[in-house]
Amino acid sequence: MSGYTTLGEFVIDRQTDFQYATGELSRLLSAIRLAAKIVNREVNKAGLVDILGETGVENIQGETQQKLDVFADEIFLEAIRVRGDVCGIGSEEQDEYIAFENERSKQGKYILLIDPLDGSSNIDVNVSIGTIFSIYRRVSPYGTKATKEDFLQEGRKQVAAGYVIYGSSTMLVFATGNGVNGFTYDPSIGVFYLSHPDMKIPEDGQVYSINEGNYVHFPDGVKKYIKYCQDEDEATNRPYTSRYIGSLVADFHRNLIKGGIYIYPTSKKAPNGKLRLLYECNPMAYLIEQAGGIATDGKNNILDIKPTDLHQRTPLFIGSKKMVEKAHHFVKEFGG
Ligand code: AHM
Ligand code: MG
Repeated sequence: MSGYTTLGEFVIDRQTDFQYATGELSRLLSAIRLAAKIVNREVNKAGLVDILGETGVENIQGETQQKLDVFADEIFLEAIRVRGDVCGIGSEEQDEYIAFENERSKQGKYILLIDPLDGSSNIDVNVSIGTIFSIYRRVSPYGTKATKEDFLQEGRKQVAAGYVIYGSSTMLVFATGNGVNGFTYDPSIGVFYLSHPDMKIPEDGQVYSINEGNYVHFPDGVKKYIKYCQDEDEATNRPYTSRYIGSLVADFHRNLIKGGIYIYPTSKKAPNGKLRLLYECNPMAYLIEQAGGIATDGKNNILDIKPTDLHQRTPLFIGSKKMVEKAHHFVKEFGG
């Protein structure tokens, strides 16, 4: 621990570093922190109580939501709504964005996009899952209801983004434009402590993360890159290690610390990839850039994509700079 700085102290200390220091962003982060603690409590006891299992309701992507997803969605939405600091929220679990009607919220300068519980297929097997969030300044006038344009901004316009990983320890990792900082939760006293100050991803790595079960469906450039990772070459320390948890937050977090690349490409089964630009890719791309890495769709920087739809999907190549560049080389030459 670095001198036992708590997340609350850190946010207050750094408030003036933030371009638009009005206290609203600090309050918003505090609401996220509170909701994360409540979700963490439920995640930890998920094996004990009857919260597991599917609700039978399908989300907009046609996937069945599990109960803990619904719970996390409600908790985050409620924690943010009652504080009135944002004018609207978009959630991966909701078809449409929510524009708050009350006067205080309409004065809010920010909107929040959230994937309340990502990696939900891992809930009932006791594997790490996460929450991903992203904050933008609104483009519509203060005092009015949030509009779709507020939510459809390029990732480059984010003012903060982060994730919570519910793993062997629970951590909250976030950035507001001045680097990435990670806080580990001490459940015995309910406090997040700064444990990973100024996180940087190694420029190169030896871990590749991709669902290789879909190999036959991948474009040739991705197939060739996987083979490159598996080839033997002493000079570049290959073959690399393959690690794929199936929870973006957990795979990302490991690669951020150790160096690596995560790929969710296009495939015959998922022509636009699987991951959502607004809820998953943009926040992770914002974090990785501030940590010294890069994120692309195989060609273009994720943060430069102009969204046209709230639930738009994109392929994702994210991680250590040199690994992503090498993957690009294969995509460019053989297609991706
Ligand atoms: P979800 O939002 O429905 O949980 O899906 C996103 C998850 C990511 O966390 C993970 O990296 C990916 O889907 C795994 O997908 P697959 O099982 O197709 O490899
Ligand atoms: Mg998700």
